[in-house]
Amino acid sequence: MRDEDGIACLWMRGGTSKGAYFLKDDLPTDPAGRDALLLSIMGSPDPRQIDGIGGADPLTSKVAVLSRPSRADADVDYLFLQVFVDRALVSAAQGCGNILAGVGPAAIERGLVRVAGAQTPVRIHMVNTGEIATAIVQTPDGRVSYAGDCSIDGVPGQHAPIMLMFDDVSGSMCGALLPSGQAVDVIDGIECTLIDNGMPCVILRADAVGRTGCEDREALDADAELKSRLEAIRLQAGPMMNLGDVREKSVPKMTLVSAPQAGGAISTRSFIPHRCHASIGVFAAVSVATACTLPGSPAASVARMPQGDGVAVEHPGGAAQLRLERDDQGRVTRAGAMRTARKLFDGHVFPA
Ligand code: NQM
Repeated sequence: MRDEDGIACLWMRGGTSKGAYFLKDDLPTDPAGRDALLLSIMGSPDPRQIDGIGGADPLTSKVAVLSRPSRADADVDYLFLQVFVDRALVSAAQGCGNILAGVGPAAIERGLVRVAGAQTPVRIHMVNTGEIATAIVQTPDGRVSYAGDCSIDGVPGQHAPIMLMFDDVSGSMCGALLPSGQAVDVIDGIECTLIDNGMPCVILRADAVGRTGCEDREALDADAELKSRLEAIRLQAGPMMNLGDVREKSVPKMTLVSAPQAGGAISTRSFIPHRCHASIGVFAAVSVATACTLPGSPAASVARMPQGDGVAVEHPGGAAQLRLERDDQGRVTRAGAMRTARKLFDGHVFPA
């Protein structure tokens, strides 16, 4: 509970994102009170988040709320909350596969899950979407180990691997893999795939909007003309994806695709949705990779899919390495991603 000693908070890197991990019991029970507290903790709304712990970037203004499982097939419940940087808005309308990477370790650190051996599988109920993910956490010597030799693009150095597996995350927020019923919709004259395999995404070719798809994050973030075109498409795609009015929502994400540049399956530039991602979200990458398997889609027209189930989705900082399992008809049935996480700080945070 909140008191003069602050609120217990684990500050962790999860994949290529960073966030505050809390126990649900330590936060107010009413969502409005909880959100006001989280805005104060992160320092929002303020583009610099100077009066809070947020990192002035959507990728470092994230929250995980952990609690005992509400389902028999899970070990822990995980609610993800996106704290907007420059708006007084906290949204539960998306999950986050990067912050998910820190959930297994955090659940063990906080005593919600017991160590099961040298590796501990943690079944995570992702409350935002109602889906289950399994994380394999390295736990030699009876505790979480963050040290190891696994590296992921977008994060310097090497760390202990955390394998994340998802059984069927299609239609996680939109009710169907292809909520409009087809692999291609034309919005503002641009061919788009509206898809949700873990994350609602609108996927279009970079050259359809006059870009190469090789631009860096800074150039795309400064490209006001592109951003307003993407936002116009996004606002139309929202209702087509069963998401309603998405003006105040962080989904769907907008993803420009182009031919791979570095031996991967496809190259991406992802907008989340108003800033360009430094890499790409885990579930967004799964959704893009799935779109590559849909004949006639913009993604399939530029992708070079490998023979096996390892799929590299290129992004501005390298590539996300995914595992994509498909059935006889080529439909994606299971997906996985290799991530790492790091405990950065364990202490108490003090809201204003
Ligand atoms: O798509 C950022 C991130 C994400 C989401 C965002 C994510 C995912 O990289 O699963 O991880 O899309 O806002 O943290």
